[in-house]
Amino acid sequence: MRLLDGDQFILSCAVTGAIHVPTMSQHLPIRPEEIADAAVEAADAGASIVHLHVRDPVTGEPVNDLNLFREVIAQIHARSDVIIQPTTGGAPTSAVVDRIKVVPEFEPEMASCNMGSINFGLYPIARKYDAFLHDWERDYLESTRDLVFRNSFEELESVLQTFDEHDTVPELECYDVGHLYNVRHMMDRDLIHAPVHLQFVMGILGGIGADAENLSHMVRVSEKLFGDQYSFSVIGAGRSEYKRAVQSLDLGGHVRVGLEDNLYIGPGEQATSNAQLVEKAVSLAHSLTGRSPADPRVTRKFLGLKGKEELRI
Ligand code: KMH
Ligand code: ZN
Repeated sequence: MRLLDGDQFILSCAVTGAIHVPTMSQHLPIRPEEIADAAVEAADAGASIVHLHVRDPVTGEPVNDLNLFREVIAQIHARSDVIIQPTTGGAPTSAVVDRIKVVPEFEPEMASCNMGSINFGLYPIARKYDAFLHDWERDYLESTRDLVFRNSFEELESVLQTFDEHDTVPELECYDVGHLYNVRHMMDRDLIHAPVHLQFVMGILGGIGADAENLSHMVRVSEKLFGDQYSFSVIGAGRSEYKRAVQSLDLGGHVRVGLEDNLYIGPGEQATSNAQLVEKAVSLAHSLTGRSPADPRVTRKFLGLKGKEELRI
């Protein structure tokens, strides 16, 4: 495993995502200016990477609109040195041909890259609400009973070539152990270049469960497949976020937090902002492991990123 100097860690913040619907939290950033503000505040709180999705400004529905991405990215780029990481995952209901457009459009330093298909079950959320603010919300959630978040090998070939063409470093989202072998396979075909930065996505219904022994296993398999050619970060969905975050830090890994993945700052208490989630991660990291978050300059060097001036905005 590759380690950051000074035992620092990379703290990422995913500010809005495509999992949670507006009814679930009034604090979920929806409009471009809200998403940009949340990203800059998260950076000011210690995040060196912000992971971005966009939403319809009126209804809050997850979309892949490049103009909305441009509005958000331009505002963050002007106000912060943070590493801007747009999603190529988009809404799990959308096709990869639409999701990948952010890479040629903006040539970001980094973007998420989903390393395999999974069922992506959000439908149990729908049953918890008698009513929703917007008509689309229940249908969106219920539709995931019959959803495969599609990332076939053929699609991955095309996505990875696009990343290469635009000198965008992929953050490799791995939802299960098999996705680690997909990474190895694509490295053997020279479609992914070492060193790799993995994001273990834990606790999504359809992917690996967010249990401690599963994170240990993902690291054990990564050691076997990648040796000293990998680093990893962890997303713990929902209530697992901070348990898996601290375990990741203890194992030499990195952390992602944010309202995309978790709406709660503690049991039964909703987070009021992404920055609040970031601050809790910084505080836990320091008090429990002595590790502190790296700044964007250190993170860029570690991940081999091209610099914010290369962003096409
Ligand atoms: N939504 C998370 C479960 C992506 O956007 O490309 C994983 C994610 C992937 O953030
Ligand atoms: Zn995402």
